[in-house]
Amino acid sequence: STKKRAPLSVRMENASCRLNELLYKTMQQKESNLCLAIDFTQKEQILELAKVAAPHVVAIKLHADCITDFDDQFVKELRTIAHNHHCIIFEDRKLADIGAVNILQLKGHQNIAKWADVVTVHAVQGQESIEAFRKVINDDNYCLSGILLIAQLSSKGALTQLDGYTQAARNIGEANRDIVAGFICQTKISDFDDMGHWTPGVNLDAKSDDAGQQWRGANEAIRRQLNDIVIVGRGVTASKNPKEQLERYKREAWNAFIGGDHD
Ligand code: 5IU
Repeated sequence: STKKRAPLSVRMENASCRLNELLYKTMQQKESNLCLAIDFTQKEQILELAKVAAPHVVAIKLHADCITDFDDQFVKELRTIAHNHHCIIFEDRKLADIGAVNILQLKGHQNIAKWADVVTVHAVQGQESIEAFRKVINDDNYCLSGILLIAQLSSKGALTQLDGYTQAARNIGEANRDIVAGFICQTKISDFDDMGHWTPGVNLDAKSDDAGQQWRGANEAIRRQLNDIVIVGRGVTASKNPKEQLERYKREAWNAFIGGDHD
């Protein structure tokens, strides 16, 4: 039921999507369920923090289209960090077009499919448009090994809270578990053990920004709302001592995870 979470060992074995085998193994090895969102505009800034963060997190989330000096060298260095620290590279592109265009965007000027392990995709365009990702994910020439469907947004008044939307997104994900690694959501929505629940909107010191974002603590997000992965951005990136905050968020999120789930 959505009231419980299966042990990581079981989830690893039941993983339908390639990304999840890696994810659950990495969570166990690193004792971490933290994903850092690095929303910086310059590659050197990003790489510097990524190096500090990589040992503590299971994934680093980017918005490549916010980077003003994005280039091949950045991608190369990012992949080296990912390789050395068993870290998932997550591009939060939020693709939302028809299937054919989604694929063009994945292979477009930033060539996301070549360097990102996972990318976010909206559910609004419907099941067949999402099934278009299967070809790229199953093609060894690309790095991409799964997608995360956006079932709920963290922002105030998000239309994903309209009746039936989240359930419809969940149904598309559950029907395509070989390519859909899980969901971006605010509370656990799927009973399939292998589906990952990744949740943004976590901050231990603030409740909201001035642009609609809503934050809650790691305990609420993980122990009560039963998500798996905490996505944190400014709680770490805007602090004076990011390393100290990384350790704090990692500890809080992991304690909430194991506290509600005796493996
Ligand atoms: N993000 C959200 N909410 C969502 C989705 C994505 O905050 O519903 I979908 C992204 C935006 C940002 C990160 O990159 O997650 C959260 O950063 P902060 O912790 O700084 O709010």
